[in-house]
Amino acid sequence: MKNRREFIKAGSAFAALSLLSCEEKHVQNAQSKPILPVSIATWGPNKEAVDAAMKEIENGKTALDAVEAGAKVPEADPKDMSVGYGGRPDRDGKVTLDACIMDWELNAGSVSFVQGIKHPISVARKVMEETPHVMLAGEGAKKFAVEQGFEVENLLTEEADKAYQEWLKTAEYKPKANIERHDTIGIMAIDKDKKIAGACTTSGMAFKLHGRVGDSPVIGAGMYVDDEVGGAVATGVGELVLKTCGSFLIVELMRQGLSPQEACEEGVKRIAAKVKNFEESQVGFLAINKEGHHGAFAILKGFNYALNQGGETNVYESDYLVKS
Ligand code: SD4
Repeated sequence: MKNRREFIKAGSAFAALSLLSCEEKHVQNAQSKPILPVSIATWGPNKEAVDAAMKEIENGKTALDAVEAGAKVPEADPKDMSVGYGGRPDRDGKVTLDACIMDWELNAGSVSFVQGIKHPISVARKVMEETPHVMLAGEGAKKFAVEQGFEVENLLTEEADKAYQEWLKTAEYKPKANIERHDTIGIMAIDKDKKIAGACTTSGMAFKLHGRVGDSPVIGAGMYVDDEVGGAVATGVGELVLKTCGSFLIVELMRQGLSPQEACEEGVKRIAAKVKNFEESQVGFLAINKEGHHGAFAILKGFNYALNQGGETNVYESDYLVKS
């Protein structure tokens, strides 16, 4: 691997190249077609989630209903060990969840570091709709959820506890790219009225410090939508996304005229230019614009995404920056 300075130099060459070979890059992702309605989510296993979102849209529901329904799929799935029920715990053995949701009118809601609630995305929506606030954290978020009628449940499954007991043998916190099956869901949808909404939900990085909050519940980091432009979501090591306001950056780049693909590439390149040892971590971005064009880009190989466009669902591999 090149040292950082060489890499940044290579990065500017890469920027020039990316303008020239833009057409080619689109081929590596799905062919980006302006088909609406659309639902798109990080990671291939979230195929069922984009289908659940599209089902809502087909039934005449809004993009907001769609992304909530989509996000609830992995939240309820014990096999998805990065989201909701079945998520891997923190270093104290506690499953702590982060989620956020946003609609086409800049309404936003979020919960972070919440425990014992299976559907934090629905609590985030309640924060958005029932309070004057955007974000509730920890015990306060849980108390609010209970007041709103959510049940408190044990979210630590046998399998997640087994993974934790195994981790305790070394108790080393070293997130490895794509190894811990990052299946955090960032999902966006544009409905039949051409309105956009986005959601993001996760149990965060496995074995994180108790109290750690990542990018996923932070509006503008893990997810951002703007009805004039489009939206973006992020997955991977949240610290890198937080430090670069990743999703907001990508939406603003699209506002300035970049395609979703170009904007995702710029988002990753911003991390590469600013964050030391970035190449040791995975971050993947997904973006859509209001026409329904999409783009995806990651630091490392292995990021994929699910797309339901006009009722047809596919999983695609994303292009990535670090090729060596
Ligand atoms: C976090 N971004 O908590 C999340 C983790 C993630 O795929 O996306 N994993 O940092």
